[in-house]
Amino acid sequence: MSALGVLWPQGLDQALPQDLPADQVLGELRFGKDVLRDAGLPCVLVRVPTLLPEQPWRAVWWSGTQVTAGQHGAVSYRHDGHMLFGAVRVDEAEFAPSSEASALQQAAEQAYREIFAALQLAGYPGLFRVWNFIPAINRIDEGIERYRQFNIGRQLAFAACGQALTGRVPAASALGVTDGALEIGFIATRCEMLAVENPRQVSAYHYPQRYGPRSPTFSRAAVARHDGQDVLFISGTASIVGHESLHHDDVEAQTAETLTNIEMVLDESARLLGSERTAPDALACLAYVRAAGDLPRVRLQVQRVLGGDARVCYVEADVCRAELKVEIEASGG
Ligand code: 3EB
Repeated sequence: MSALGVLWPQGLDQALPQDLPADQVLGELRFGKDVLRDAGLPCVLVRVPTLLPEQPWRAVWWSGTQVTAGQHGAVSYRHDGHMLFGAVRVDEAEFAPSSEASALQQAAEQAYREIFAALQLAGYPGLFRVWNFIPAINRIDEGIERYRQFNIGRQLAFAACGQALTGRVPAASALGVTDGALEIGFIATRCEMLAVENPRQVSAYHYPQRYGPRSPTFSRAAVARHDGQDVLFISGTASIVGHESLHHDDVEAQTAETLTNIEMVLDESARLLGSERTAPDALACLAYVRAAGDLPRVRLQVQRVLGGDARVCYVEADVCRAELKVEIEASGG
């Protein structure tokens, strides 16, 4: 039987397949300050401090069947006939900034153009879930924050590749790393797919201009039905209500607001699917904490809402608005 699973750090994932065969691995996200790439595998390096578990760890995406590998431009991918995992790394140092477009904007546009070209060749029309890791995400260069530069390039690529800019757009996370290249990981599918929004948040693709000249292109969650089973990805979620960041100086309140948003997305997803709501303890979560010293306060709120047995990993990373101290993403069935 084919499946999409994630091998989460040991002890956090009960559904760990014993002796996962190497030819059933789709790809990996590797978290840790000094992690290295495995050239034989689509591999996203996230060189940030890991807080919990403290050792470097990986999220290994696997299939229940044998996978096929492919490469297109800078994109390397593996797929199993239903799901595809890909990784792309683009160094903005390869681009000359101009008055028209910063180097990071050009790198983002190229990365996404290559993703869509690879997906077209591989026959995977549906971009399902994306992880974006952006060097110095909050730095202001040439008068514009780098996250906003990234958003311009991403949206230009979606438009140029004939992709929708609203509605059926992928779930995503966007985090900051200290340095290096733009690193993007993604999952695409041939399965039926649904995008989910959060009723208490303005859709990110409708954020007003004050958050940047081009809005971010992502949905609050995406669901795909695979072998009669739903695969759910909740995007990176933060303390935003409407389009405003709340609780600027209070990490505990930000975490509580974030978890309320995640619960709203779970409700909305169940409503759209006409199915039962996914229990929060059935989720595998990843929390990005801006300041390592905030870990105890974030964890306390997470355990209060999700329960002490919740499967949550914590890393230190910058969040895409300077005032946000925490962002949490989740996946589940
Ligand atoms: C937000 O809700 C917080 O640009 O891909 C979360 C998830 C955020 C994804 C993205 C940004 C992105 O606006 C930031």
